[in-house]
Amino acid sequence: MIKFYYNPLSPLARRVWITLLEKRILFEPILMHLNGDQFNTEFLSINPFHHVPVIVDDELTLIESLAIMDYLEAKYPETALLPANPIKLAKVRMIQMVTINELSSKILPLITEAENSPQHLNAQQEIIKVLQFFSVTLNDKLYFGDDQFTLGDIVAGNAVILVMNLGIEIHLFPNLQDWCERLMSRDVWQQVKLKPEEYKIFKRKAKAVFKHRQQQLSVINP
Ligand SMILES: N[C@@H](CCC(=O)N[C@@H](CS)C(=O)NCC(=O)O)C(=O)O
Repeated sequence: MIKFYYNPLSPLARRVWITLLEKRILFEPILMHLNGDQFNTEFLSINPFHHVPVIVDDELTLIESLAIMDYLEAKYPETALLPANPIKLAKVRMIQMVTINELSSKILPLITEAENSPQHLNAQQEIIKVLQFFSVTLNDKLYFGDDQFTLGDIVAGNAVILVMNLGIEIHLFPNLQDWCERLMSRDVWQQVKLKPEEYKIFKRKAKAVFKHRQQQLSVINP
């Protein structure tokens, strides 16, 4: 059975978690407390970059959330989460990459920077720009694969729901708001939904990781 190393608060592990559940793949969850577990020798031999998610499927060890999702999609095609049509497939990939390159990197300042600081306000503006792009791309469709729920919806949905819970308003984009509600009404998304107190823990942990990184940088560049 597939071993899945994860933490339920990790946005990147959540993508894979949702994919496993949506595709009804049997797996053994291995909970990693990201306060040091990830640096133990056994885990470092699996992922030298000390990140979750990781899956181990017999001889195969895979890191990187998108690579894992592609593997699961190819190995378990029964519940298809990628469109076969080239245009639709490209759109789904585009949404995944825009989430990673334009949205994910703007999330940390929402947590680490003071609310009225230029860094926080700038991150908010950049995120609104991405939401606007998502809204236009989604148009009047149910999902980013038109009427098909896809890996693009998992990657983008997970990030959009996170920024909403970090104070970003999406009511300016009614079609995106409906899409979020559609995602949240799915059984799997209800199953993995975070409670308000878990968002608080997530913020605390993200701040601690940020501080730790800053300290490491100040040792390298005093
Ligand atoms: N590019 C990787 C990044 C994974 C990643 O950064 N995971 C974070 C949690 S969201 C982690 O494990 N952090 C712990 C650490 O870096 O020590 C992916 O998409 O899987």
